Amino acid sequence: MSVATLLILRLSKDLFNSPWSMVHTREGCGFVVSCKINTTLLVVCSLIFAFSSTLISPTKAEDTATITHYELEVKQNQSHDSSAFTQGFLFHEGKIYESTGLYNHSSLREVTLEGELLRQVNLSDDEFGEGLALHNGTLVQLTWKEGVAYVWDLETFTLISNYTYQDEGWGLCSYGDNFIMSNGTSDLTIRDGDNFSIIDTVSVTYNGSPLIELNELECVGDFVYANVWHWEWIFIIDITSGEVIGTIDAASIFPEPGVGDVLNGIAFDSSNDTFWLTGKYWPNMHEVNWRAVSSDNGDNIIQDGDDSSENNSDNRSLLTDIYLYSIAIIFATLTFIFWGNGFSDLTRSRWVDNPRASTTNREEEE
Ligand SMILES: [Ca+2]
Repeated sequence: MSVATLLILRLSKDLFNSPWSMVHTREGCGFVVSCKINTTLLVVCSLIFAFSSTLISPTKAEDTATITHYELEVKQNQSHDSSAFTQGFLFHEGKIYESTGLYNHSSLREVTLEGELLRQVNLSDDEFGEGLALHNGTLVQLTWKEGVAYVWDLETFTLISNYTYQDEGWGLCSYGDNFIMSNGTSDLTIRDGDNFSIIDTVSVTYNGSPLIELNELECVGDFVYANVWHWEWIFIIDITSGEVIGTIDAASIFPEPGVGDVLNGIAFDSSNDTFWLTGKYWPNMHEVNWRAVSSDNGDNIIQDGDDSSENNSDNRSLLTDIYLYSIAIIFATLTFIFWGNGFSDLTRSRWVDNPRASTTNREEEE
């Protein structure tokens, strides 16, 4: 409740507690003065109320980040092993590196852009492969509940070392010298590139609400592209704020229903500025770009390349202001006429406020 609203309620209470029956008599001088003051303050408060309302409106839109919505532009489609339960996916020097999951089936793979398998190492049957990141000439592969991340040599595919962690492992990407990791919640942890310890935790929000079940990740600058479990969109997260600033609708590349229902592979090719996408059991992987189609800013929808929508938004804001000012003026006028007893009260109260000395003396003598 605004300060102006509280003032109006307080003044209304004063008015209702006033001796209304005395308003038409010259004996009610004190009330007439009070009524003039209250009426004036009500007019002022009404205008303050209108001003505060117009100031509050734009603030709502600034509370959350503007979210841009993108749609896919497919560059090419290539085959993908439809038996691969894809959990981690990255691009490096013309090759795809992939981590697959499920107990008894988890592996690390090197694949050509045409989908040909070049190399593969398998995890133990009791380990469930998850996210994959390239880091200082190594491939770091998470496991789901085993609490261990394996460090593989990129050139030889031999195991070099491992990290341990106290959490579920879902997605992983390299963020400068460090890592960003998901664990199935809305939190992303930034982990030290040397010992995998947690440096920071970023809570991810979409339109102000936690975005849970963040899964496969891809780091590009200060942005993290993330799959969300069972969602056809990719979310673009500003890692400095945790806010989703974009969504990419990938529904158009999903396979037939019942075959590979989960999108779970995002790999960025920096040389071509494109992304490769696939999913669990998907028969294809796709090189794509995306283009903006719309943008949310509070309740406003701005179509890409359509300036008229922005003008419409400005016009709507102006109409809202005019509407609020009109309501305030009508309210103030009605208050003044019915509660302040019309314009004559001002004249009368002025007389009451400044009685002539002779009148005062006569009343005192009587
Ligand atoms: Ca990735």
